[in-house]
Amino acid sequence: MSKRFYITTAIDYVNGQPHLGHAYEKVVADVIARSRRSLGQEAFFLTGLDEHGQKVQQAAASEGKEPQAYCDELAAAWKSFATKLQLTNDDFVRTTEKRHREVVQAILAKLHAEGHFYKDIYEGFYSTREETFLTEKDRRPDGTFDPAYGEVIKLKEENYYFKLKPHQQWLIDYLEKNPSFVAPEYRRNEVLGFLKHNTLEDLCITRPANRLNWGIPVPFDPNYVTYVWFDALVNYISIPAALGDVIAAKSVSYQPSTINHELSLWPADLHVIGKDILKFHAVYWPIMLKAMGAPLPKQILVHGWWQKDGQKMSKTTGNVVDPVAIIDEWGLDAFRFYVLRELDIGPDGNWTDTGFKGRYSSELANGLGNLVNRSLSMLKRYRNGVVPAVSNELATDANRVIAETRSLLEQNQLQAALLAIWSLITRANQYVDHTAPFKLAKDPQQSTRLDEVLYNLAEVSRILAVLLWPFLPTTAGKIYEQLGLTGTPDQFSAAKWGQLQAGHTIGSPAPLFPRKDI
Ligand code: ME8
Repeated sequence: MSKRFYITTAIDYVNGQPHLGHAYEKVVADVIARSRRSLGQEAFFLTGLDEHGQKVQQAAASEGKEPQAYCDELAAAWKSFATKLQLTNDDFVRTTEKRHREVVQAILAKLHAEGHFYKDIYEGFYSTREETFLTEKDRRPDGTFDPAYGEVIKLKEENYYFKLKPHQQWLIDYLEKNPSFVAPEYRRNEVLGFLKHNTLEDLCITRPANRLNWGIPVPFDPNYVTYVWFDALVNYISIPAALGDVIAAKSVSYQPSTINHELSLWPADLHVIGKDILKFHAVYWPIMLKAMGAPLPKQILVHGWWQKDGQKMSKTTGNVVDPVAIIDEWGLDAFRFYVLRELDIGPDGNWTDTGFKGRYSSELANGLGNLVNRSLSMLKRYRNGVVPAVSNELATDANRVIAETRSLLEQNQLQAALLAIWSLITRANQYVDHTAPFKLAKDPQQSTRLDEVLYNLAEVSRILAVLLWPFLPTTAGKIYEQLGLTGTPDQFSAAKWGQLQAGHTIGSPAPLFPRKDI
């Protein structure tokens, strides 16, 4: 059975509001998953929710609800958010599910039995908001803790710890030998710098159940629940294991109800995450996997953070971008296009309403929309919608862009792929201006020339639908429909010049991106 391309996103905190950052990450992963499928690879895309922890317990209590009922309500809203973004995820994990819990417990039991944990007393500072222990190193120069930590209390507590130090040199060597393990490269260097200049503190993996009970019970000690990160990171392997993936199940010492030999997922090919959770994914997670004896994921792809108008997004200042409101007003594809075109995977980005509207009108309405609309409208008007004989005038340009897009998609270079695709749109719009089919149509002597021009424009439109499908699935589908083609443009192999048949009758042209007063 051949290995599937297995891609994951971070799992979002269930009690947060779905915002631009969450939407961006999920769309990035969705485009990569769709690209792989388009390129002929089987892909499995996992996203989901992180539902345990003190904050969830407290929020549920403040609403007078049981934590599970509280999570169930919020999970329904998050699932509809995924649908709104037209994510093609194959599964949706919730960390409160039995299938996940059982795997976390199996891993804990195995690592405990093999001597990876020890019990110790901690005395010091604790941030309730971040559910994390703080040390002197976390103090700012004026002696205070960052307000992001919320209330910081003094705490004395006995917990279980996971030994990280014995793995530090191994991880450094691994990162040195596998330069693509963390991308972009500057994020890998950040992790290496951290590992080379600090001694890893062992990781506290439990919380006493009398202080926090909204967590997965530790199988070898009923007085404890699992700390959220040890629980959350495991989602990437718990779902493959629960679905019967052989390597995942073996790695976590878990017996799924059935072994599914058709489903070859682990190791994951790509974990898509934001920069703030790099250390958890590039330090703790590989060490957890190594301790389990599991193969490591192939790559951790780290994206930057969005700001709005150059400022951190914050509900308190009202400085937020609500993806749902944008999608309701402008359409999903306009949203997907803006975030992918504006921000390469890596650096931080800045949302501005002016920038969004600018790209909508110049690149979508006047660029893509205008090209397809005028091409198909002229074919309808001058040739009754019947495709003329094949002509190859734009074939070289199209073939160059097809090859470039393929290679960029294989490297997850989404912004660069959009730039390549738009170079074909610009080329074809210039071609309309230069060949002036509306003038050719007035001269019966130019009938053959008009046929050539109309063929090239219709065929470019068809190829654009195929290239754009991973990014703008609705728009790509509309182009196909307007071309009178059945099926979905979801196979990259259809991006081959000359497949549009002479004599085929197209459907009805309609604007793809209605112009708005902006
Ligand atoms: O961290 N711009 O959940 P989360 C871009 N549950 N990305 C952003 C962002 C922004 N402004 N704000 C957040 C968690 N993100 C954990 C993850 S994974 C085993 C557990 C990204 O809801 C953030 O970087 O706070 C992360 O990748 C994702 O949204 C979920 O963040």
